[in-house]
Amino acid sequence: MKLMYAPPSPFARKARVTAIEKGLQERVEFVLVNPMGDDPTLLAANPISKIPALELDNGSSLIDSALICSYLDTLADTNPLLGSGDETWEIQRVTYLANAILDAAVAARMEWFRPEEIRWQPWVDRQHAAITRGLVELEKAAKDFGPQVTMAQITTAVMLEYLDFRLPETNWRDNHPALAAWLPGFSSRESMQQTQPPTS
Ligand SMILES: N[C@@H](CCC(=O)N[C@@H](CS)C(=O)NCC(=O)O)C(=O)O
Repeated sequence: MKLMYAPPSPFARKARVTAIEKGLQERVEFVLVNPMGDDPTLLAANPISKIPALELDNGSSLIDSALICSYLDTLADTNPLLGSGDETWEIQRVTYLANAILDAAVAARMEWFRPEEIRWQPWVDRQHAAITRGLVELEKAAKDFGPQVTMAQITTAVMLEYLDFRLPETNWRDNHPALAAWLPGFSSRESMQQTQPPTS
């Protein structure tokens, strides 16, 4: 299998962390692509030219990080990242909440690629308001994070480190002590260390 990624992408990072947490490094080849460059390798796997994309051994491909992570989770019995039985829904609820915050963060960030005169500040403000409200809800969930690694934890950690990387002005630690206390331990995991975004 080939997992297409670029180092700054938080969505691709979710998939990379998941592959490592599941112990799939022997089965998954990480392939560096440029999603903004009409990269033929990526386009063959994902006509929408977004990462991550996962080319399967049978030649077909999966797109979208949520689907790719769910698929990777099925490939090894160890560490079921989506839990089992009823706990699945709480894990998925928090996973999708953290991912929705990430969507808002990336949307806010994308405005900075526009020439300054056509940036839409009310749109950026709307994304920041969504991030603020989402973090309040996520802070409650973080109080229940236990030792079991879950997709909710992976998504939360990748999202928070994306805020640090691209939107440090959110200063999210100031108002979210449970998340702030939890992140360093999770970030020290091998999967997170190996997938750090670039520093610039
Ligand atoms: N919902 C998608 C979002 C993926 C996404 O937007 N990836 C960005 C990089 S962070 C990308 O490939 N952008 C290229 C583009 O929009 O053309 C997922 O979860 O995989």
